[in-house]
Amino acid sequence: MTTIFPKDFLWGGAVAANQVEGAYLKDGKGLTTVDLLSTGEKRFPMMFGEIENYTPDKKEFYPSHEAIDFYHRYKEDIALFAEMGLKSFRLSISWARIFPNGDDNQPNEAGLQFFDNVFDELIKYGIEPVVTLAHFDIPVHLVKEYGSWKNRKVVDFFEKYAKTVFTRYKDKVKYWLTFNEINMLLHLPYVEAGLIFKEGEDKQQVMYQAAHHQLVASALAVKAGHEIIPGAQIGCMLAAGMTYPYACNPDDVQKAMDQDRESFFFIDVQSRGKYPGYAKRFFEENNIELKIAAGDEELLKENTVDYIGFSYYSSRTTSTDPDILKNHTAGNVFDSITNPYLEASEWGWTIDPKGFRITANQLNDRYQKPLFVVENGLGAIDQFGQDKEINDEYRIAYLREHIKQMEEALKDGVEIIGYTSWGPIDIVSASTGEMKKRYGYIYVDRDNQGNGTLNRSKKKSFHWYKQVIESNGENI
Ligand code: BGP
Repeated sequence: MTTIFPKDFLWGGAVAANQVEGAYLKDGKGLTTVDLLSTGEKRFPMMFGEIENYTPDKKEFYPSHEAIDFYHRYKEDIALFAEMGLKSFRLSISWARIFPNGDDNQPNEAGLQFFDNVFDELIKYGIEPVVTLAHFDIPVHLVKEYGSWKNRKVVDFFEKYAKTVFTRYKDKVKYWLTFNEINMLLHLPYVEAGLIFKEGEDKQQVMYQAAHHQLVASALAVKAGHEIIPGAQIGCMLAAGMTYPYACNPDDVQKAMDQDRESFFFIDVQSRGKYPGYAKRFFEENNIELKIAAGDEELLKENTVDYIGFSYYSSRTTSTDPDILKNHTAGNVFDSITNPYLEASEWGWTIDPKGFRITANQLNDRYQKPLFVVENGLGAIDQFGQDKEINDEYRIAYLREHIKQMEEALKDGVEIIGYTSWGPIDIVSASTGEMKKRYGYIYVDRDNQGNGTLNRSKKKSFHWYKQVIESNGENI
């Protein structure tokens, strides 16, 4: 049997700056929102934007301050990626490495140089960089001084940042993504958008206004990217995963549809270029009044994305029955209940490979644009066996089943241009800030408290993924 994966399919891996780099204040980088998130008990309320004037306590441990030290070890890591045969590597630029305060007049040359070095190293091995402009880190100065994305002025700062990096890397980077998991704004408003709510503030009003600002900023980035970079491909990025109705009763079906639309809302604007009809009704019923500036609607219309980037970890399930709703799944920010047909990861994330195929089909039916799977993977606890190896069969099983379903989606006629699995090397977990929740093919010796040599070693999955890529998806 010959493989159905296109010959130039972008097999790869994906990370985010704050989860790998460390060196959080090195060479002029400014403090970012995620640098204030400890692993302690304050992490969760803060991720939801619920702690005002939070002052980090120096005694706590801040994972992103050192992470896995990719900042100094990128050459070693990229050499390992090359050995695995990665065709692409998705990473993010930390805005505060380029503009430490976000509103600076001049960019920070040392920060620009760092990413030049990383891109050069990738290109040396023929690995295509895929770059996210904003992946859960915002210069803290913008939060303090302007209220982050609540404030329209931040759109201009973002546009300047985007133009700066497009101009600098135009000969090195063709694939870009604007905002990572933009729909997370509604679930983790501090993490995705740097929002901290004041007492008495109407959260929904604030979040949707911030969303409008990000959607405008995203369209401005698409526009600038197309003007500056020859052949640029600029995508959006959705935390995807379809919602099943628990029962076939129409109320459940309607609720599942509404829940999916909460997420599609963002992509409908970024890909179709206008606010969907259902948003109008939602805004009216919830007394949300968006301030839309003159020219915004045109801008959104004329600058839609080239492809749909998405992450897929699990599907979701919902119900209108209060008793069934009590079976809430743990560990997932999306409102979901336990699906009796499916297993879950150690963190309670539902495992549903078939849902991956269905989700890809949904996105294809809805947008008719190429899809790029920019995150997928299993967070698990790894242990060395007696042979001093990590035999992560569970990870291989998860990825194998998902890749098989991606193949089914290709057979369904869905256009998919690449697959970058999450965390090809162990990194800090975004939700918990811990190291013990690992995704990598490459193990990093570091624990939850920040101890360890930071040495890298190959897991069993390293060899498996290498063979998947070598055979272009045939040998899985
Ligand atoms: C996505 C984020 C990533 C990431 C991943 C896994 O939501 O885009 O940054 O970390 O989820 O989540 P976690 O690290 O919490 O397991």
